Amino acid sequence: MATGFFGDIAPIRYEGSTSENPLAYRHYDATRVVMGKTLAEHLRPAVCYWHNFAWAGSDMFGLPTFERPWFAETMAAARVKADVAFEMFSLLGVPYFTFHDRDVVPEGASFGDFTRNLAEITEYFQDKIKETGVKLLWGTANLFSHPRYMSGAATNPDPDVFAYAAAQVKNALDATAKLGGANYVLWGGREGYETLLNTDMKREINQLGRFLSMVVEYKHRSGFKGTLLIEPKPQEPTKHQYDYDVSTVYGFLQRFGLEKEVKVNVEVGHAYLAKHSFEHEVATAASLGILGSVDANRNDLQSGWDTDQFPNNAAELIPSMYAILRSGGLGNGGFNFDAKVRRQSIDPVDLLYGHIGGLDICAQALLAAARLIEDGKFDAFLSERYSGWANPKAQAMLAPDATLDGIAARVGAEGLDPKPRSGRQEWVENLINRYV
Ligand code: XLS
Ligand code: NI
Ligand code: NI
Repeated sequence: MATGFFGDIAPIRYEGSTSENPLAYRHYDATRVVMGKTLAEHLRPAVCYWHNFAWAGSDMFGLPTFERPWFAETMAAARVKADVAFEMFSLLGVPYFTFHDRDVVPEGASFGDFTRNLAEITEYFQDKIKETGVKLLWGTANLFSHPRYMSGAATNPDPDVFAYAAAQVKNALDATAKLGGANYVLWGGREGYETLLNTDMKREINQLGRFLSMVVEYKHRSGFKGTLLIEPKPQEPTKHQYDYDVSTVYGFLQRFGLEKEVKVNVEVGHAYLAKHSFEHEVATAASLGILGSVDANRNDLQSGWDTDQFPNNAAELIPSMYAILRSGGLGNGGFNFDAKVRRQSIDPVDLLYGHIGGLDICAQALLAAARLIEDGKFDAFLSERYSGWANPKAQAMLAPDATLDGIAARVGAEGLDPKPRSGRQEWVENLINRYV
């Protein structure tokens, strides 16, 4: 029961790196095994609903450029949208999808309408999931598009907006649970401020902490088995967002005693906006034990915006893939393509090209990182750099009974005189590039 939206395009297959077919994978061989898992199991790739099926191609200056048969605020249109969406997931052969409540149904005239619509499409999705085998990587609530959220959701000065947001998250969590979602994401798109002149920051952050604590409590009571994830972003749409970056989120979680309950969904473009690299954010999350999932994309580094383009540079992704593999993988998480085709890419096939390229780049980077690990040269370089710490006297300095004056006495007694050693950055950069 094809919708006809993609014409006669056949399912996308892996054809190897010499293939000239633009509608084939050249690196993403889903069943290929590296380091004990298939590429599909490592990457757990997901297609998102919003950029592909909800966004119509408008920008700050221009009207929508995409014409889609499902662009209407009705439940009939929502079902057409779902038909095409699941057809695309199947054509691409991706195992997962992601959505916001507002991507999949119209709000209707009241919260009751919204609740009923979401429940209805959830049942429709259940059939689609059964039919196609495509699963839900995560669900989320859109707490940023509607004007009621212009001053924040959980951090709004109006308690009724806080209540509305809580109700929306409850429904979205229920839908995610019903669909067997592996995770639930909270992205605080408007949880921040435009100006401190109208903002009580202390109060707002406390509201956000209470809100998240209730989400955690409800998760356990309602029996949702997935992982809760916060998606950090420093700004955009607001001037400043409280979930600034991975470190900031960790501090926030610790303050509210939630660091064992919530992990992070790290987005490439958001890392750049925070003036970090993606590998910095991944490595930080891994080192704190809160690496949950990835929103794969890239920004146009000239524009300074979160342009959500598809990944297109495998070499650049290797250090992040290395960090992910070294930390034992993403577990429940995956690689969600939070990426959209440009507004001039108006044809259905463009949606496929975007994902084929993005998935191939991620596969290429992951394979390169696996070779890097299996080869052992890089790990040998790293462990050699820190090898002095294997010395018992070095270890003793890290023991709880070590003291500053004790160490000072040893420096004098042994006449320590450490000599600078090269960090070998260029050597190691050259090494990494050999694996692309
Ligand atoms: C926006 C965010 C958003 C989240 C889900 O910048 O990336 O798309 O992933 O709400
Ligand atoms: Ni995202
Ligand atoms: Ni984003």
